Amino acid sequence: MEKNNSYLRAKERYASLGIDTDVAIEKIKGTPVSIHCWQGDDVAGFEAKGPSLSGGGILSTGAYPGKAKNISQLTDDIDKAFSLIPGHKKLALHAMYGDFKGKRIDRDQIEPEHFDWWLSWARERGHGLDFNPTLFAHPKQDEGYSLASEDKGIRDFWVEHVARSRKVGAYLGSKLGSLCTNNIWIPDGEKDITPSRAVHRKYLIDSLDRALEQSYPGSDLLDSVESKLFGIGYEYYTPGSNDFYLLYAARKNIAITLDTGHFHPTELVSDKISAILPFLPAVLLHLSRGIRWDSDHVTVLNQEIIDIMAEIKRSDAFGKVHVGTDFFDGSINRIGAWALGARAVAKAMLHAHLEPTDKLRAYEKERNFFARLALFEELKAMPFGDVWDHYLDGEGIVTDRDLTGEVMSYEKDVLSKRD
Ligand code: RNT
Ligand code: ZN
Repeated sequence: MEKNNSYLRAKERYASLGIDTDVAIEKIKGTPVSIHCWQGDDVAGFEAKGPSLSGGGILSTGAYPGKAKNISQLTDDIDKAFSLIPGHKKLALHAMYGDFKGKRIDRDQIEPEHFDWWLSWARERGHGLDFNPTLFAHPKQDEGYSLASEDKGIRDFWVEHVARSRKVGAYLGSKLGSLCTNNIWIPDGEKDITPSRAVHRKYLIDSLDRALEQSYPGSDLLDSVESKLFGIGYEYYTPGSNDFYLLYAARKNIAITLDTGHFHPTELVSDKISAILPFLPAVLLHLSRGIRWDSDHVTVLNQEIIDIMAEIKRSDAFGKVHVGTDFFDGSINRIGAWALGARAVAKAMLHAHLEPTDKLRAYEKERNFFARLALFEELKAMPFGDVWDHYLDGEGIVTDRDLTGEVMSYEKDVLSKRD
């Protein structure tokens, strides 16, 4: 009852600014968030691994006990995490998370059937699926290049992998009747000064062109390329920079993926959204939290996440921006990490829908910049938490004050029993 009262008071407060909190809640319910599968096992995957697999530009740190070691444990953990996250959810898969049943299926041999486990899982629960080819942690990437390699054999192998990944994605999208994105990220690059920037970029264009040759219905598959500034061991140069992929995506009319950890520390993804959207069919987001570098810390409700969602709302672009998460922290309870990060994204989205944008713009048109600034400040102390709690209550999802308890019971009942 008391909760209800605080919601009603919050509702009135927002109504006085012209915002209907119930409408805001309805809007967020309809916006899917794509949650990455790789938080659950520190980006390990289920391949029967050969002897020389390297990390290949990706590193998860921490050894918190209870990590998922197989597909059924990972599915249990995802189910638990999803039960703590409100709204419509998609699961972002990586090719290395196929149901390979212990067989050594190399990346150039993956087939749609390797993902049938996930298909029925998603179908039963009403979740969507997204896909990522896996171009790291593989001997054919050990020399630092995959699609951008000078070695034709290596390029051919990875072109085949990406082409097959697109086939898998299109299959998942068509079977589920809901769009599947295919996000291409390569770790390729150089540790130190190189005279070969142009050479590798030329090969990268050629490889991407070949991998993208086959066309699929746009309602099943959306291809995207993920840019990055640098990687571990690839500090000097990476061919898949943001300039490169922006222009490539524009030429091919595909999407770009903006990962919040992949830019210079003062560069803001929130500013990029309205700059890119007029020119590309879609933008994918990998919401992450880089601390000093692309450290993939768990997303929290920080200013950049709030600003990103506000920008999407102001552009009325939730239909064109595919919101997703990408973090991996192995030093804390992994299910808690998943839930906390995805809840922060949902919070930021709700925050955006509660912004009285029209009122802010009206002050601006009157050139009353003090009133505009004062309203931005007023918003910070609005009873946002009461609206958030009400949304969670309505969805039957625990509020923040009970989140830790829920995560700890799962740790006690399930994770602590794993060897
Ligand atoms: C790496 C990219 C990429 C990966 C996943 C696992 O820096 O962010 O998205 O995190 O593909
Ligand atoms: Zn990413």
